[in-house]
Amino acid sequence: MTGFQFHNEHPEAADFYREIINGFSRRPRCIPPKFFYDETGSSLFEAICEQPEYYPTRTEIALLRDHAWDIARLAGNDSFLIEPGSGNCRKVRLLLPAMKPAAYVPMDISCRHLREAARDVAREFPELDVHAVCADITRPVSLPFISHGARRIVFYPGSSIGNFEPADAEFFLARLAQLAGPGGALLIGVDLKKDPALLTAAYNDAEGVTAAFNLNLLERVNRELDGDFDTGAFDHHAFYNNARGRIEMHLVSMRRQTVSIDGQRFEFNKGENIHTENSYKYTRDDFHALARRAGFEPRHVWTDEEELFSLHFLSVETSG
Ligand code: AVJ
Repeated sequence: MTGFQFHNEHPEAADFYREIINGFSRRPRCIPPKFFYDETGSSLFEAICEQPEYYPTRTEIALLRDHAWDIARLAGNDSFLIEPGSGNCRKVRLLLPAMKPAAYVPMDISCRHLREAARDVAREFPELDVHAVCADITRPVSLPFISHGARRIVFYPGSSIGNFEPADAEFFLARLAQLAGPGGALLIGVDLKKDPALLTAAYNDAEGVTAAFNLNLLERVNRELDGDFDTGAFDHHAFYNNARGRIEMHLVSMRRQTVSIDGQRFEFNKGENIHTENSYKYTRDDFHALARRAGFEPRHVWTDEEELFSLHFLSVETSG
């Protein structure tokens, strides 16, 4: 193992209690999707990615595998490959042999998982320098170990951009443009609009893994915030909202019930929903328009034959 370095920016942990109480004071009630990913939720998410109905992960992996050398040709060698929200660092492994970056820079808010995942990459690619940065990727971050003028490629796979409201997605993309800097680029995975039946199936797998993933939010409230949700009395509901171009996930109260969270009581009517996630879908042109507004110039798009998923290579617009 050559260079493995860990940089801790000491990101502030999200305040689960405060965000639940805030979200429950609105109508419809909501829970931000970032809270899906505790230990249990992260394993459930990995299981979702293996479901036959959930096409995004395997389609994106096939695109990365099939086009790694084309991607590397656009990205160039010896750049700094930055991955905000790197998670288990699984997909980047498909790029590293072709891209041969000067260094890989995984960034994540979960320091413990980041350290393990990044160290594994460093072990697997002994020639590679790895600088892991524990930070909140929605905040500006300085990366002083990147030499001035070095080319930066930002890698943001998984269509996580779909969780943002379009206006927020533009803001976040502008932040990624800032992270890539002049002369830099972004490689991003974006789920495509398609037959609503395929979309709906992807979020309603037959094994019920997505339902368990959704309901885990309530179990998490029970475990961590002394809640008493009867998780059997809430239903997973996921559907495609055509007008807004997004999958919506909700938890629906199957009866009138009262839930207490750390001693505070919340009434739920029969049929009342808690909104837990939006997952926006984009056509190639929708996404190009959004990326241009954020300061990018589209360079290339790869899609699978059925046009289920897209992988965009965009360079930072340097005019002006
Ligand atoms: C991680 C946000 C891309 O929207 O498809 C999967 C999360 N939710 N199944 C998605 C998710 C339910 C996933 N993203």
